[in-house]
Amino acid sequence: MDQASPTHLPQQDTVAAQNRPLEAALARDYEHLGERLARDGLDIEMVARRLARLRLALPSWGTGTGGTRFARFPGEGEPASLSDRLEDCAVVNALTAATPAVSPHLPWDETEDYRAVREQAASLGLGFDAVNSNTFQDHPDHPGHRLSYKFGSLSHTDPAVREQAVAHNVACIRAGEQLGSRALTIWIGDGANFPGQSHLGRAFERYIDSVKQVAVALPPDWHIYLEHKMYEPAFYATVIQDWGSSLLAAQEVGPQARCLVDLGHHAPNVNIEMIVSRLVHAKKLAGFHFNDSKYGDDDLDAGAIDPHRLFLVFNELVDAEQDGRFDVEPAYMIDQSHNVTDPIESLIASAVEIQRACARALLVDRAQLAACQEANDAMMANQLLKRAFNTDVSPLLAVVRQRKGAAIEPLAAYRAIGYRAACARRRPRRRAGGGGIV
Ligand code: PSV
Ligand code: MN
Repeated sequence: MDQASPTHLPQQDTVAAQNRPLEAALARDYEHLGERLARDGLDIEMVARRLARLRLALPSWGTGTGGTRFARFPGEGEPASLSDRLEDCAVVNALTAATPAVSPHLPWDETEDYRAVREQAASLGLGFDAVNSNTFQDHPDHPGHRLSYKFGSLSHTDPAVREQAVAHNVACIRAGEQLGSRALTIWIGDGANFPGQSHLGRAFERYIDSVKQVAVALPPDWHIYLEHKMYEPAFYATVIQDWGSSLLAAQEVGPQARCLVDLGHHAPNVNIEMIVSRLVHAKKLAGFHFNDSKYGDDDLDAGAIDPHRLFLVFNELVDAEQDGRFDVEPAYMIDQSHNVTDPIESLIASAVEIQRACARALLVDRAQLAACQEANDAMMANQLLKRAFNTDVSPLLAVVRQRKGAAIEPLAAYRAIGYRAACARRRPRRRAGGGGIV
């Protein structure tokens, strides 16, 4: 952590003290894993170096307790401001050394002085990833959002609403420029609840036209990430409901537009790793919103339900990277709603699970896999993936953290430090209430 960090944040000597009793056992476990990987022709140090480069962005909105449309049950010491949210993100990064960026959401994170926010973030060791725009709800007290988004935003039938939504997205780009961000993520809730309610073709064309107007405002080194989602809040038809719509739109908008894959935004059983492979092929993969789900857009912690699916996604990513098929490196962000856990704990656990999936994917013997695929040896091809997935890479993850001055056991360290209790003393208690972000 930077010297300027507030004293209630975990300091390096505190983390080092937490690590000390665990170091000897970790060294033995790491050596043992290294021997096991060497037998498979893998150099553990090379894997560790690649893993150390994995950089995840935290959702500013994920630091508070989320909610469903039924209720929200806030915890103690919740962040009350952007400054608090940045501090919480800094705690996750101090303990995991994997999350040095924050993805802000406007106008939720709107502020008068973005330069000051950028400075505070930098003093906490954080930068900014994609800025998210929000035209999926009304902001009645905001002068930039006088018109309602009840019937849509970028695809609205009324040109005045579309204009307002475009202006908001441009304002997000301008804010992002000051924060040092290089991308705008657009997710809209536009769609229809009834057959016949909206002209499916014209709504899509209006959306593309609006995004083209936003794209005009992009600095040359920026991207727009178009995020699709199958349903919710629209339950019959959503304008950008799938990767096909997203890809068509990105292709029409132009080279700066790409497709963002939120793992929770597909029909159950959809083969997401296949979507990843297709977007890589089209050179249109923007990146990810990581989370996990069982039924829909559940926004549960990454890897909590189906770590194997997360591994298969990373299997495609590692394959594409090793094959030199990325023209632009994908952006890795977390997008979750923490309803029953301490959000910081969920973010820590998720960051570790994403790293775990990446580490396992790095262990796949790609030459042997290619040979099995060429020979149509389905059984051995699958066994190769299983061998990587079944490897306990925990010591590898812990050593990567330890070498960066982070925690060997980040969740245990977080609890021992008592950060949340300190927040509860400093921050006002939030009222419980109905409906939150879903
Ligand atoms: C929509 O469900 C979404 O995944 C989008 O990324 C939003 O910006 C985010 O969740 C927060 O509501
Ligand atoms: Mn998302």
